[in-house]
Amino acid sequence: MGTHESKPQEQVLMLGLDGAGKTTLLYKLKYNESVVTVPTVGFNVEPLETDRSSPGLTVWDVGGQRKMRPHWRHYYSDTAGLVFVVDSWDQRRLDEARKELHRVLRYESLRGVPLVVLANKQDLQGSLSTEALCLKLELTRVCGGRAWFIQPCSATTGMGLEEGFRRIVYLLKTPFKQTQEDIKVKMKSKGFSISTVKQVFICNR
Ligand code: G3D
Ligand code: MG
Repeated sequence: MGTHESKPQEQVLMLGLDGAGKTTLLYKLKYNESVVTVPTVGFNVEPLETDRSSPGLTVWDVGGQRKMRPHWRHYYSDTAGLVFVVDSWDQRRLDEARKELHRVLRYESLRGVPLVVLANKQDLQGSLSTEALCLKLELTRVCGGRAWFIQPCSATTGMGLEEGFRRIVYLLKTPFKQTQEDIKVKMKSKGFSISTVKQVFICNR
C-alpha cells in the first residue's frame, strides 16, 4: 500500500470515438468486471498499479461523443501517454476515428507523447486486423518520430488489455521511435506488469 503513495504517477489519456469501448475496457482491466456502460458524459478516472520499477498510471477515460471532443484538449498538458481506442469492427466509422486521431496528434502539447492504439472488439467476427487498421489510420505516417504501438484487444473477453497498458508503460520509459517488432522483442526481456483487482467490485456510476 505504501509503495502506491510514494510512487510517481503518470497521466494516461484514453480517447476514441463514442462506442469504441473505452469505459468497458477500463473497468474490465481494473476489476475484471463486465459493466453495463452508458455514454460517458465528462470522464472516468482510475489509478492502475504497476510493478515497483515503473510509475503508476492514472487513466483518464474522457467521453468521445462529438460534443465532448472539443474538451479533449483540456487534458493534454498533463498527459504523459496517450491511448486511442478504435472499434476494429465498425468500418463505417474508421474514417471519423482516423480524422480525430490525426487532429489529436497535431496538438503541440502532445508532441513526442507515446501512443498506444487499442484495436478493440477483436472478438467480433469481421473485425479488422492491426495491420489493416495501421494502414487505414495511416499510423506510420502520422506518428512521425513518436513512439507508438498498435495492440489488438477485446474489452469483452479481456484479451490484450493488460498487454496494451504494459506497452504504454514501456513506451513511457523508452519514448523514442522503435519498430513494432523491436517493442515486442525488447519487452519480453523486461517485466512490466499491471496489477488488476480480481475481486468483484460494485461500480457505482
Ligand atoms: P465508450 O466508452 O468508448 O463510449 P463503451 O464505449 O465502453 O460504452 O462501449 C460501447 C459498446 O461497445 C457497449 O455495448 C460495449 O459493451 C461494447 N463493447 C465494448 N468493448 C467491446 C468488445 O471488445 N467487444 C464487443 N463485442 N463489444 C464491446 P452496448 O451494447 O452497451 O452499447
Ligand atoms: Mg465511455
